[in-house]
Amino acid sequence: MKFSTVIQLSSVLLVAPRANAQLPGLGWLGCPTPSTIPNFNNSKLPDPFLFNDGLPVLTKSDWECRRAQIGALIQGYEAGVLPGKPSHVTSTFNATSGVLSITAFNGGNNITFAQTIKYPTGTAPAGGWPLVIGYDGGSIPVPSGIATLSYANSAMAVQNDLTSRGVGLFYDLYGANHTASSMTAWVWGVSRIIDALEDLPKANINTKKIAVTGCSRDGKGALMAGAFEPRIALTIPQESGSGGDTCWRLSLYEQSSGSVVQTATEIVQENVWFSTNFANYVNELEVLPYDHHLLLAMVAPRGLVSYENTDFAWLSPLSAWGCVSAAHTVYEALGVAQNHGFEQIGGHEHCAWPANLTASLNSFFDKFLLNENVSTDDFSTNDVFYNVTWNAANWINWKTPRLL
Ligand code: MCU
Repeated sequence: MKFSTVIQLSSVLLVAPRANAQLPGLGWLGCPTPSTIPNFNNSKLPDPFLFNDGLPVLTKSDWECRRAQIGALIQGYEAGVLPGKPSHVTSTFNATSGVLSITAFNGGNNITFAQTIKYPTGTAPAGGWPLVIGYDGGSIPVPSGIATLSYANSAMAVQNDLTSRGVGLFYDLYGANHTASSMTAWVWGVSRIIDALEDLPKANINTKKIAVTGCSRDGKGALMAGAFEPRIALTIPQESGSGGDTCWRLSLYEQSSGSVVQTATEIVQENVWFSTNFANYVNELEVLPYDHHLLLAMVAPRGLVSYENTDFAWLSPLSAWGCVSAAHTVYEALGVAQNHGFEQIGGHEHCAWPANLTASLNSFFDKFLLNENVSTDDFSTNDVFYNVTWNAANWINWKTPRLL
């Protein structure tokens, strides 16, 4: 069979061809997505452009396979299993109140969750209104012309402290012992909201123009949603700190250099944002075949802009800068560097939006939700790293390819 036929077959099967498909006989391996890689050991940030087996990622369709591998690994080590769409779900939309109600069934269990969509005034654009889904409401200014939905993620999976493990609607449906972390349960809920919006044209939302945002713990969650739900066009984590747009390895380095930052070891004792399994790895980060630069990279090539706050060492500003810089190489490799933005400044309270970043934020809304052809060349930090030194070459030891 000719190579071109293999590619066509792969496409039909929705399995991305891998780089090694070009070697005789190996194309039939498809895209294996194990949840762990035994004996992995790397104290630096793992190379985004190597498959699990060490072969190089050469093309954009290779990246789709690599992305699938990363998603499986993140679930395997720290997120738990993200279930797909249940076979039985119903949804309704009330055009007068804007209430979108979803009922999902699993075995003998069912849950109902409802959220209200607030619409702009005036006539919707062709295809429906763009929408921002705000975790626990979100805390960024949303421009006019965009609908908003406040997502009660903390009811989907409770996040008070360690006693919240297995508590919330998601666990009422799937059982309190389900491996999904709270953040993974929240992603599931976002996906069901988008399913419902796709099924209900009278809700008049353009499901190709959806952004997701949240701050702090909810910023970590918003990033997870953008990473795992490819229908999200724009992901806006705000001050997500450790466990969000920062890398575990870099936060540990930052702490060992004398800064008071949140590390993986601390976070698993604080709350249920990660799976119980993750506690097995937090003291040997080098065995993780990923770090959060790859979680960020899962959003590529879609829009992603994260904002951090250098006034709080706990958020680990060096780790954020290093991690987003490493993720940026994937956007560069895909030829869409401008789709990935980052800004990190101080001078405001945690989760209080600084007005001097509104122009940056609006440019991303304009480009990804409002169909405007604007520049989103926005990637910088104010360099307040609490006397810890960032040396990219110490952590990023790959060359960025140009994926074909
Ligand atoms: C930055 O997000 C968290 C942080 O990880 C926690 O350690 C801290 O307790 O709470 C932050 C938060 O969610 O603040 C609202």
